Amino acid sequence: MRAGRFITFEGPEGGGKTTQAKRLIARLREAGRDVLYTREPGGTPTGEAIRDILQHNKAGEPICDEAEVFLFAASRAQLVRTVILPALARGTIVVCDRFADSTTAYQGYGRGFPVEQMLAINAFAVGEAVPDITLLLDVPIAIGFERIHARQQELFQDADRIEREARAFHDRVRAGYLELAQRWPERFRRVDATQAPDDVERAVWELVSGVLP
Ligand code: Z5A
Repeated sequence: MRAGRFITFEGPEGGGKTTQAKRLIARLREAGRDVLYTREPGGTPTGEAIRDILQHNKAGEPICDEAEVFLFAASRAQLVRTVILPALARGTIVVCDRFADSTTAYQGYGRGFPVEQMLAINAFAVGEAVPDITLLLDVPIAIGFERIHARQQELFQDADRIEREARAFHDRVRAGYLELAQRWPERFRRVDATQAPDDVERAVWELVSGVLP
């Protein structure tokens, strides 16, 4: 068993992953734990540059679907080797906002690339960094999008490239996540993310408490 613990948040848009990751971090710190928050795509200078290309067409040209898969994988490989594995070896609890399951859900189930191929690419990118627990914040797409649109209006933000995908794409992503949760029940925990933030936080805390050293 590794010294630290690796916790990932996954799910469709607007499930509250970032909100809950930050609340979990606060609780863990209050409990005196050494914790690190990171996110995907991003979390390293290379990863953040890739994030700009992926989300805002920073390279100035449309990204083809195949290149998108490898850009997510490249961001992940760098994050794993330079941040996640060293932190886990030091005994740190790493909380990651999206990870490899996002590629299986979005590029596999969403875009329609063979799921087993996405799993093979993920395995190469992550090496030993398999999460100890994956919290699937599950929310119906309509509710998640309402939340995201409300936030965008409040902050005068535009939808990013993947948010602009058709509703059917996001429905496939959500269904894909639920399939992944059934395939790896020992790692995945589904959380009903339609609940109020405090209730989701309590559910997350209970689940995470079960895997802490
Ligand atoms: N992507 C991919 O395709 N392949 C990959 O391998 C990876 C990613 C790693 C990353 O976007 C995009 O990249 C994402 C998947 C794709 N696609 N899209 N679109 P991102 O990192 O910018 O965004 P996100 O990960 O999708 O997060 P999000 O959409 O911003 O949602 P969230 O983190 O789940 O939610 P939040 O930011 O915590 O909350 C959203 C709003 O809802 C906010 O105003 C909250 O105050 C509110 N909220 C949160 N919880 C609640 C509850 N319980 N009730 C009511 N309101 C709530």
